[in-house]
Amino acid sequence: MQGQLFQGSSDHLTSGDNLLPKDGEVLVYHGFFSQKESDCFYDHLLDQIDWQQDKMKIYGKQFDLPRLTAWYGEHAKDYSYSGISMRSKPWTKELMEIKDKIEANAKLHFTSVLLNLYRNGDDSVGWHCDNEKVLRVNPVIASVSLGATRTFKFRHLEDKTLIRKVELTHGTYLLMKGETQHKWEHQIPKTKKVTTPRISLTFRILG
Ligand SMILES: O=C(O)CCC(=O)C(=O)O
Repeated sequence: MQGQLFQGSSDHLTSGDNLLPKDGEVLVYHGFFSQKESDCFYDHLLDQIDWQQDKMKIYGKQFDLPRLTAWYGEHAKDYSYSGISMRSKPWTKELMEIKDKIEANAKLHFTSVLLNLYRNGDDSVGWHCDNEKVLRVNPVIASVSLGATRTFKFRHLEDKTLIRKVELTHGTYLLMKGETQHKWEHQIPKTKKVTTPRISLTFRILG
């Protein structure tokens, strides 16, 4: 119950305001991509991306990750996170179109994208920070959401009662920067309410 007292949401925020009260910045832009653009990208990516079922190891046993993933970018480079190693595929025309629009807003050049496919509310990603060494200090990560609305939660690493959340709707663009990856962890929790897929694209800069 105590956590509830500290739980904030983005309800009162206008587009581009910071969701976090301290130690980082998370800017959220709902409707950044129009309904038509979002529908086209969603249909295309669902069908055309080379989705992979990765495994994770827990106490020596292999389990399927509760989502499908894909890794694209400008380097034929391996990327490792949470013990999973992926080799990137070259950018596609549609990924470049999405990236161009994000880069114009963020005023940065993203080298790679990790895509996640949450097939329904049983798929999720647990609490983690995107703080791999290759992302360097204070990494900027831009994400785009397509398909079903899912809740994105942030929890402060030192004060776990400090929680913020935002509903990621079809066409939302979200930018994480500053100390966010060093001071906060994030997750997409499982939910019984969602029965349809969601795709996220998380654009990153590899050092
Ligand atoms: O699906 C999302 O929006 C979040 C994905 C995520 O946390 C990650 O790829 O590190």
